[in-house]
Amino acid sequence: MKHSAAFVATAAAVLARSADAHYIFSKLVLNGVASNDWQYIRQTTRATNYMPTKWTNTYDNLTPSDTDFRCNLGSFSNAAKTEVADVAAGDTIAMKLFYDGSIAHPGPGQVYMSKAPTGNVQEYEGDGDWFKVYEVTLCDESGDLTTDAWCAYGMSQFEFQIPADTPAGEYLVRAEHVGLHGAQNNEAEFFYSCAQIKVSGSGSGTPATTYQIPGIYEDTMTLFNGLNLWTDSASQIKTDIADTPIGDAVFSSSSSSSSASSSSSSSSSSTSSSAVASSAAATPSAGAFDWKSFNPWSHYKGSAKFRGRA
Ligand SMILES: [Cu+2]
Repeated sequence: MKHSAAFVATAAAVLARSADAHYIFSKLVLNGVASNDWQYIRQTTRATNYMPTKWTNTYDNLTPSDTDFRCNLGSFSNAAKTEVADVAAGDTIAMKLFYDGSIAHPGPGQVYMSKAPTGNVQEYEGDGDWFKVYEVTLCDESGDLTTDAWCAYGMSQFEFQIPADTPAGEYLVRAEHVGLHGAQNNEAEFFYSCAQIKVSGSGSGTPATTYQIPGIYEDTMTLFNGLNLWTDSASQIKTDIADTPIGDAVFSSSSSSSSASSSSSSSSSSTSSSAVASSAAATPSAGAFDWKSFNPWSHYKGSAKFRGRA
């Protein structure tokens, strides 16, 4: 009995730490001002909304292979009551975490967009094409690969530009962070949700690469299932990233179909330079890091016992 009581106490402590270390995007930041939670972002119906989606040891039986991997569990049922934000193509906006939390897991962050085919995003399930507009991966390859080697580590929001070439219309905007600390056990953790926006302007670009969700990620990809942050090198991790859509260039004004029509060699070099530029611009500065809300006792770090655990 004593052993079992001790186990329960330990499990409770681990759960408390898990909750502290987890996060979900709930606010849209327009002109530097954060909205209310779930004002423009579809709220998930899961009780513990900050818990990750995984392929194994799941919460609510949701995996990245399910249709609700688009905008999180049950969120389409809240689409009609979620507002649509007016944004001009070329504007910089952000998606911010619930409770002013910050990202306490190592891994990449990205933002995808998908145009509502009927012109009404409140009735769009996200079953069309998605394209990527933001990507941050490794910012400091000589840093700690289990923490701050990753650009997104410590961020409280993803700030990104709606590409100037984006055609006018209503869109879903899906921000996502992936914690890779459990990838050695097929337990990569996905944190994501979708904002609803209406883009104005005269953009006429066409993204070169589009994706379907689900389908964009598979658990046969080493990045999510097999990679080990404690033993793999930065170059191995970069190879694993390149083997997924996370390694693809983002759609931006300089990588649109119009500029890509010049020559394939110049378009590929401009694409890679813009990808590098966006990574560098997104590197968190020391001043931007919120040490007050930073929780050093995230569940996977601080004790070898928690390594690789969800
Ligand atoms: Cu976690």
